[in-house]
Amino acid sequence: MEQTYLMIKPDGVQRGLIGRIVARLEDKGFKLVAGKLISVTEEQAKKHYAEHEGKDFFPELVRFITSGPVFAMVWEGDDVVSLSRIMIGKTKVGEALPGTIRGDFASHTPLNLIHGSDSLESAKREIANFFAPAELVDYTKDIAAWM
Ligand code: RTP
Ligand code: MG
Repeated sequence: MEQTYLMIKPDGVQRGLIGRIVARLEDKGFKLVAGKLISVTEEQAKKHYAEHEGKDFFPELVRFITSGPVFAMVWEGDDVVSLSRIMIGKTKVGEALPGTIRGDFASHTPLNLIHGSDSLESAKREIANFFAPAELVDYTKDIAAWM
């Protein structure tokens, strides 16, 4: 089953949006397999944003993502990489459509609340950057078995 790395950024945590963002992903039917509130280290931040190294906004990107706690998650589901990106919406708030997380909650670029891996390869690299393999929980949703 496909997995992706989603991260509620410092602005999302500070605005108290963890619960509502997680609820949307649960409502969609994706499965949470790992989640933790962490401070991103400088090293993790530089690795995470390696594709943007050299761009003028890179230092600010690293400074912001390390500025306060983030909520790091791994989600599982069919096509979860692309479907979660659709739910997240476009990078710039002016282009993020209503109904998307950024479209509904973000009002100031580049404070766009949440990160989502842009490919399966990125997802693998990003999950490894933030989680040890043992932190990913293997389980089935089977509450009926207890009833
Ligand atoms: P993300 O990686 O955070 O999920 O966002 P994304 O794929 O939609 O956007 P990406 O191009 O990967 O850019 C990563 C983050 O960098 C900030 N950014 N600032 N000042 C700028 O021109 C600029 N461009 C990008 C945004 O916070 C974006 O989410
Ligand atoms: Mg990106």
